[in-house]
Amino acid sequence: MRGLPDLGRAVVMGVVNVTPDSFSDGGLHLDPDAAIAHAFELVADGADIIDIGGESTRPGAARIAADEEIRRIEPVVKAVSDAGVIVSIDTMRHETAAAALAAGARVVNDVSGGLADPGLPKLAAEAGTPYVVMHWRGHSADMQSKAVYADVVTEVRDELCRQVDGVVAAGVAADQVVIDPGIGFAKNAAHNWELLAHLDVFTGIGPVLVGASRKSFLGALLADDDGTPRPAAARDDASVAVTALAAAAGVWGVRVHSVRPNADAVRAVAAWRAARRRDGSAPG
Ligand code: PMM
Repeated sequence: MRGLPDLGRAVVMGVVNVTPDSFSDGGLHLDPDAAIAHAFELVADGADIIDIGGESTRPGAARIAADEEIRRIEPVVKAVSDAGVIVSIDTMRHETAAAALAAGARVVNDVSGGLADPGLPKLAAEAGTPYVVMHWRGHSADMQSKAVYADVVTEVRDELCRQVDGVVAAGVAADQVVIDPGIGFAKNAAHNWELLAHLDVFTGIGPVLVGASRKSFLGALLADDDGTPRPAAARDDASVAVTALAAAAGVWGVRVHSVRPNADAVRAVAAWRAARRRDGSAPG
């Protein structure tokens, strides 16, 4: 991928949501100084890329105006980029991505995978940045009603390939595309596990990013006996387990909230994969 270092292991993307309402860290980093300080903590913990977003995409979330989104992310993108850190901008809007790229962001992370705003792939094509294309069936307000599949892996693969075709037709270089199965986006817990169990289907297509960290399927997995879901901040150990499984499946990167343990996990998996390659016991 042009513009990104080749690390010989899965890339760790640390999440900074400059929002009042994200499920995992909403409200914690709405103040720009708090968001910037948090980003530098994640870098010190081993993040390779900082993913900055100003609009929550949690199930049921309403959209915010572009100028509000830009107001939230711009100072954070600028301060973190100015320090030499690779920043990705998590947005579905070309206006916001343009402001972020002008402020120094070097990667576009579009959870709609080119479907929400046709101007966004065009902008990424002109800028030549890597472009994360996530599987998407519609905006957050009603996306869970679209979590209906006969064969989730095949349908997500085919729909994602069509999304990639769309962004490539808009001018994005095929070798700058990262695909993402979109864990939790128009998917229930069983769908998410099915996708995670078949990551090879996606790694066979191109570089893959997985964002499973702290998502509600982990809260459901770890629920109390009375069915109360485990709260988001207490899902990190399970998130690290998913990171290790994804890294072992050969993904390009993981998008996580708690960076240190996930950064350790991808390093452990890289050493394990290298040993398997050396002794010829299995393909890397
Ligand atoms: N998930 C969220 C936001 N952005 N981007 C990508 N590429 N993949 C994801 O799975 C993804 C994303 C929602 O999680 P958050 O509220 O913790 O940011």
